[in-house]
Amino acid sequence: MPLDVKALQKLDAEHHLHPFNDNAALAKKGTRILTRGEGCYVWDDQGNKLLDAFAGLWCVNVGYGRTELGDAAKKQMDLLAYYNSFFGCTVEPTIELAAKLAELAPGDINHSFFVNSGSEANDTILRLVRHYWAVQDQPQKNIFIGRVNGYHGTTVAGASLGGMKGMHKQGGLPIPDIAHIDPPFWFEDGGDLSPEEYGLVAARRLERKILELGPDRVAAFIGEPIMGAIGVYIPPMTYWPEIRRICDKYDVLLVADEVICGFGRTGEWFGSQYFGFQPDVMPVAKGITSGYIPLGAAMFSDKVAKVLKEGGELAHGATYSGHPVCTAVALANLKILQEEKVVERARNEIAPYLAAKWAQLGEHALVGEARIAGLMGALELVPEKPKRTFFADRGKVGALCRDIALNNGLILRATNDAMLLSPPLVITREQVDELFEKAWKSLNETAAVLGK
Ligand code: PXG
Repeated sequence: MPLDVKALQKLDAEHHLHPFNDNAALAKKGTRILTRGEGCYVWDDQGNKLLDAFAGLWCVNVGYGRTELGDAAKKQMDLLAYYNSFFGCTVEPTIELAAKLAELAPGDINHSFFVNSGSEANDTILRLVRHYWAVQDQPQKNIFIGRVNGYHGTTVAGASLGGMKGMHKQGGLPIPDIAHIDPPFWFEDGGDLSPEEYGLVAARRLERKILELGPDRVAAFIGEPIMGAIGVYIPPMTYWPEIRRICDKYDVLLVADEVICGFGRTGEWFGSQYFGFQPDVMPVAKGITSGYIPLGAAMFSDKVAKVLKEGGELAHGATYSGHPVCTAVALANLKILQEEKVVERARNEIAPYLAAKWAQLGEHALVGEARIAGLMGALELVPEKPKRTFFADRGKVGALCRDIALNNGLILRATNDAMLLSPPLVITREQVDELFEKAWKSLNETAAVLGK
C-alpha cells in the first residue's frame, strides 16, 4: 500500500520534535520520509532514488540493506533479548565485542565501557577521566580542553566539550572546567604559512592554554582527528604528532573522538592511524554498528584502565550499557568490515579514485578548496576564487547547493557553505562517477542561481 504521505506529515508536525531543526518552519514545509535503503541508495516517499553520499549521518559504513545485521539482532533477541552488565553479570556478545575492539583499536587501547551513542561516550569519558585523576590524588586536575567549533555530541558534557556557540546558548553551557582553543583550519586561518608550518602553530595553542590554566589543572585534551560536523577540517599532518608531544610533556590525556573517523572512514580503521598518533582515550559510535542499531563505547588505554579498574567502584552506567542485541549487531558489522576487507578496499581502490574526482570538482569556479581524506571530504564554496574568503551571508549558498543536489538525486550535507562528503565505504567506482556527475551538475545550477 502506498504511504499516505500527507497524513504522516501531519502527524509528524503535531507530535514529533526534530533534532537541529526549526520545528515550526519544518511543520509548515512537511518532512521528507525515507522508506527504504540498499547499498549506497535510499528511496524517499515520492519514490525518488537518492545516492546517499553522506552515509545517513556519517555512519552507514557497510551500506544499507545488509540482512546479516538483522539476522544477528533476531538471533540474539530470540536467545536473550536483554540482560545487563550490573551485579557482576554480563552477556556473551558484549564480552566478545570488547575483545574484538581491543584487537582492532590502535596500540594499547584495550578496554571498553559500553554506552548507546557518541554523546554518552563523551559524557562517560568526562566523568571517568576526572575520576582517573581524582583517585591518583589529583582531583583538581579536572579541566578538559576542546576546540572552538568541535563537535562531541549534544548531552550536557558532549555539547560543553564541543565548541559550537549556538549549542552553548541553549541550556546554560558549557559546564565549568571546560576550555576551548581555536581549531586547525588552514583555509580560513593559515594566512601565508604552509599547511605544515600552520599545523605546528595551531597545535601550540594547546601548549599556551595548558600553561595559562596550569598543567596541574588540565585533565585531558579532546579533539576529532578530522573535525566533521563543522565542515571536515582536515588538519595538516604536523598537527596531531605535535598535540601528542604537548600532552606527554604536561601529563595531559589525549582523547581522540573517533565517532566519525572510526571504523574506516579515513581509509584506516581509526583516524589516529591516518595521522600517526596514539591516543589514550577514544570514544566510538556510529560506524561500530554502521548505524543499524545504537551503540557507543568509551575506550581506554591499559594505563588509564588500570587506574579505573583498581580505583574502587565505578559509579557510572546505564540500563543498556552493553545491550546484547546492540553488541551482537556490532560484531556482525565488524565481521563484514573485516571479512570483506571493506576498509582496505576503501583505502586502496576507492580513496585514490574518489580523491581524483574530488580534485576535479575543486576546479569548479564556485569551489575554493576541495579537501579530502579517505572517504571524508568537503567542497568549500566561495564567492571569489582563488581568495580564501567566505560568502557574507554564510550558510545560504551551502543550503541552496544541498537542495539542488537533492533535486538531482544526490544527498550531500552542507555546513555553512561547505558541501560535505561521507559515503558508505562500499561505494563503487561507478557510483563515484555518478556522484561526480551529480555534484558537478549541482554546482553549475547553484552558480547559475547566483548569476555566476
Ligand atoms: N563525536 C563526534 C565527533 C560526532 O561527530 C558525536 C560525538 C555524538 O554522537 P551521537 O551518537 O550522540 O550523535 C558525534 C555525532 C552533523 C551531525 O550534522 C554530526 C553528528 C551527529 C548529528 C549530526 O554533521 N555527529
